[in-house]
Amino acid sequence: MSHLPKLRHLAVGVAAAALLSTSAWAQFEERNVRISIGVADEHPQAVALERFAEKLAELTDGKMKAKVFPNAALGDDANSTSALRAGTLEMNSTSTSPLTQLVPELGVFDFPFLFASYPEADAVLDGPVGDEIGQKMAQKDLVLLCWMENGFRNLTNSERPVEGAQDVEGLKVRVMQNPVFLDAFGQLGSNPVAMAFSEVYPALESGAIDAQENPNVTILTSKFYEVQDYLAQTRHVYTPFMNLVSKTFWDKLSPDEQKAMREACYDARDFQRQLIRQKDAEALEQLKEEGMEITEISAEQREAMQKKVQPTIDRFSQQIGPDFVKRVYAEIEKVRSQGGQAQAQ
Ligand code: KDG
Repeated sequence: MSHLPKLRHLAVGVAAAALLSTSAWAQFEERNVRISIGVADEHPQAVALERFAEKLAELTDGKMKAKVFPNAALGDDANSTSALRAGTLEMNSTSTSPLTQLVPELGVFDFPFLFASYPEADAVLDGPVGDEIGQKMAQKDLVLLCWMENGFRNLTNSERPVEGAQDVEGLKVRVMQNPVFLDAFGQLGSNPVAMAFSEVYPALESGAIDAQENPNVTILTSKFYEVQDYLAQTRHVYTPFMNLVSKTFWDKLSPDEQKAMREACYDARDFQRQLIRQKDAEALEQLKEEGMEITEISAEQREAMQKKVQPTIDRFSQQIGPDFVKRVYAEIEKVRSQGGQAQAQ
């Protein structure tokens, strides 16, 4: 009796199974992806990158294994980015501010009061401006996999409550290694000191500096409340995180592996933005419970601060490129004209 019909059924079955299982067609190899971040492992950035690792493994039949290294264990933002460019590290998640020497356009995100709401930030980062930044990172052998959120930054200090620019005068404030921050905090009459994130806690503890500025969640998860007494909700800058991949590593990946990394990053980004926004308000309450004296900045005081730092924005708009800066503000205006600013910051 001919076995042909049975064999034909078997062949059809195998082909169907293969077609059904996309991973059977996808090319995945055993790969390890080390991810360097500067914040603590309780921070939403770390939590979201753990989700990235789980999703990536799921999408690649467990072949691509990502591991998060928090607390700058593999280097701070600037050093870990240099390692990506040298091909000695696969991925990091870094603030934009320490990288403006590499890509000056990133400096626009350090303009005080650039963004007034989350919808504005999302529209700029996930739109044509974000894509343009990605192209500029590519010219530096870096792949911008996706954005995440560091958040709206607030000022802490150990000297006095801050209710306006006048209270910032004379404070020795740590800022990220970034010329716009140095210039802006100089305009406010403080003594800004540029420093890597991993050095901030010991510098506050020793009294080498009086103040620092970060989002509420970072202030909480890095335990700055242990060495700072006052927290002013200035929300003076919104800092993005960039999830960067070494081009050396990226070019080794198959199209399917690259697609899996992108998909896992977009999933983690959406999760992280939601989580960190929820945690921002919760962190403020927890910081109060930890004994920090909280001050809000009135609209008038905020306006006065904006006037004081406008020369910084004017100077760096020229340096960065006025046309690029105009495009960023135009994207923000689109959101504002649709009422985006009205949403909770
Ligand atoms: O992982 C990011 C941190 O290294 C750092 O960028 C956080 O906002 C930050 C800062 O103040 O340096």
